[in-house]
Amino acid sequence: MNNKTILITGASSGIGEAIAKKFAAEGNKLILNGRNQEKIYALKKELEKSYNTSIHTIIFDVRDFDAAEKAIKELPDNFKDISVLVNNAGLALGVDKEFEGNMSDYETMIDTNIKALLKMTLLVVPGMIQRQEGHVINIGSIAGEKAYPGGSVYCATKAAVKALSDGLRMDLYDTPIRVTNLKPGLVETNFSVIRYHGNKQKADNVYRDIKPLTGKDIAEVAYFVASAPAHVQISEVEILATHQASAQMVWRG
Ligand code: 8X3
Repeated sequence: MNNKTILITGASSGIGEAIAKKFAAEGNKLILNGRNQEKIYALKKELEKSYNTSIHTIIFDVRDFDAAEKAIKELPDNFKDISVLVNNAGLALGVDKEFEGNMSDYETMIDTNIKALLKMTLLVVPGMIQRQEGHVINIGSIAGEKAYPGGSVYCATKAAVKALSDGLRMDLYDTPIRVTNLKPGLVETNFSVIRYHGNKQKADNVYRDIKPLTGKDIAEVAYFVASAPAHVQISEVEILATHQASAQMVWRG
């Protein structure tokens, strides 16, 4: 696919950045969202230099619904027809027991991973219905399949992403619009550094003695599902490192 408009939330790093690169490399236009203006501007510059793409940036925290509304309302005419919405912005905070963690971490995860994804869906999907064209790709997780110790709230948010993806697919089944839930396992990005509140050593330990997935691996799958023929809806894809069998089963040799 090329010459389509792709909106990616949380595009300044990790899986979001890799998805931006892949879709730009294939000749699509991008709307890049992120909080970090410097990183988003640098990515725009790099991609516009390397590929046949043009990029519009929308800088805001996805939890700021007013900013999201304003950004979508004010899209330049040549970026208004969004063909693919990639709801990627999301995070895990902490590995505490459910009864010992802190409410502010819980709220940040719920607001980002669930409420902001819903807000973007509300803002973008009606335009897709009007044009009878579009694809929503939600970045879920293997964590949404089954809870694991120390991850209950994160797992709950990703279970919600699964439910929201399934429900949206049902609500759109009489339209050509497709919905995909991508569910990665271990992907080496800044995910674990954020989860461990900046403790690099603990973060590195998550990917110790295993070759984890990269953002690029997930981007290849995102591009594959988006470019499948129009009658093919890939509803879910779970992507694991070869030596990972479940969220908790990781073979480290
Ligand atoms: C991230 C995957 O296994 O750390 O969504 O929960 S895991």
